[in-house]
Amino acid sequence: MLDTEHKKQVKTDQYEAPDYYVLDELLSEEHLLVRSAVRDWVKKSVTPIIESYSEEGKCPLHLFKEMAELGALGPSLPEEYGCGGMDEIAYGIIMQELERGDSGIRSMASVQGSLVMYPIYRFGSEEQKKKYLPELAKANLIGCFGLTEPNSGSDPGSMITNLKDDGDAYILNGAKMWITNSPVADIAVVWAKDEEGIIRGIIVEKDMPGFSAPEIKGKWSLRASITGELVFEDVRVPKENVLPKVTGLKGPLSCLSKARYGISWGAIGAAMDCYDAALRYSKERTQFGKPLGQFQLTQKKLAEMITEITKAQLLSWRLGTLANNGKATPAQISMAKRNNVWIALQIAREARQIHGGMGITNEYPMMRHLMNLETVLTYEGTHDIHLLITGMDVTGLNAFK
Ligand code: TGC
Ligand code: FAD
Repeated sequence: MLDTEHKKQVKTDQYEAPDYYVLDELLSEEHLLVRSAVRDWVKKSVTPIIESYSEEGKCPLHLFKEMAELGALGPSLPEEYGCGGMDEIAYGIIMQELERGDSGIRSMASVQGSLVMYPIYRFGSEEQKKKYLPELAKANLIGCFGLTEPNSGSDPGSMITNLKDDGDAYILNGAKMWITNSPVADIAVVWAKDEEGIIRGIIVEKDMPGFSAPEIKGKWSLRASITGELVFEDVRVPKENVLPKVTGLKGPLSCLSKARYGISWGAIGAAMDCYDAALRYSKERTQFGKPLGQFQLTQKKLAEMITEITKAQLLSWRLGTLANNGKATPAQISMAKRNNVWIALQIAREARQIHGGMGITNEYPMMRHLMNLETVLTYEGTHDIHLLITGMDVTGLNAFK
């Protein structure tokens, strides 16, 4: 993945992205090389096309294959299954760089890697791992993750999608809603209740009769990502497609922990892109005979942005070191996801303000990030749900029961 060209570049690149506390010193050479490779790819393959894809509400599906070549699909899963074999910080850095491009592009990779490949790796049989993981890593197969239902969002335990025993197969009925990549997916990792009410994960393939995945249109957010439903009408799924090593809500929630961690890094990428744009513009644009950046109110905005980015970077880096040692708790992950998405949203808004009227156009990235981040604030657990997870962790009292 990292050729000598990139190795040379990492020494000479003058990164635009802020690194106020010299956090690069905490990163290994591999981390820096990975970052350089993904950053260059985003500049070459995402930035030039993203505004028009977003405007048209189209997903740049050709990028799946390119991300696979970069090693961005399942980067921290083992090499023996065709995955990257990297550590959790490298995975986070990849998400950061993808989301500097666009939250929708990061979504394509996080769903494939953390919500489809990870559950198959962690809870699947050896046959399932060998069958699916190498193909998903190469983007020969696209996957999606079905947890949310029309009447079951923040409270996934209330799902009604169900499995009925039918000899060597289960009959699957129900519907999932708001599913990233579903209309283009070859397989769906679906969470459903069996006849005893126990939640199980099952791999549904797109050609199975009774299964459809219509697209959800009309989104003002994450427009370059494709979202849909999953509809199951008496779908006969062989029992060998059940993920054998997990039952209960902790199955899907463990996958969410993996993805939420990645989002904590991803949001920093979106914030960096907005900050970079605002800093540049504040030096170029003159009003009252001075660059905007010379006004105290502009400096306040920029100073607060870089402070929040730096705090978010420290949070995710530390979380990554804990995750590398298997010590990151779900509640710690919730704190980082919630904080970093929130600050990214505030930074996008302030950066938009610094650009004045120009800030609402597609000449600059802030409005697109701002709209995207409204989704990121909501999916993978809403802002308030993560607050309640932290509240529960510190008080020992459960607001959900
Ligand atoms: P609760 O009783 O607390 O927990 C049930 C079981 O799960 C365990 N657990 C976790 N395990 C691993 N990781 C986590 N993060 C976990 N959180 C909880 C827990 O220990 C328990 O285990 P056990 O052994 O005792 O059974 O469950 P609850 O029903 O009270 O719900 C708690 C709540 C509200 C925090 C949870 O359900 C929640 O997180 N809700 C938010 C739902 C959500 O995040 N949905 C996301 C859907 S996927 C998505 O948005 C993908 S977008 C991707 C993209 O495009 O990038
Ligand atoms: P609700 O749960 O109805 O919440 C509505 C509001 O009520 C929120 O503000 C919430 O914080 C608040 N609320 C709920 N419960 C409480 C409480 N106990 N206390 C205080 N406030 C509360 N899901 C998947 O399974 N797979 C995917 O790939 C996927 N991709 C998505 C892509 C997009 C573009 C979007 C928008 C969503 C996606 N989702 C996906 C679904 C996402 O995870 C849910 O939208 C999210 O979990 C919130 O559920 P909900 O929309 O039903 O909102």
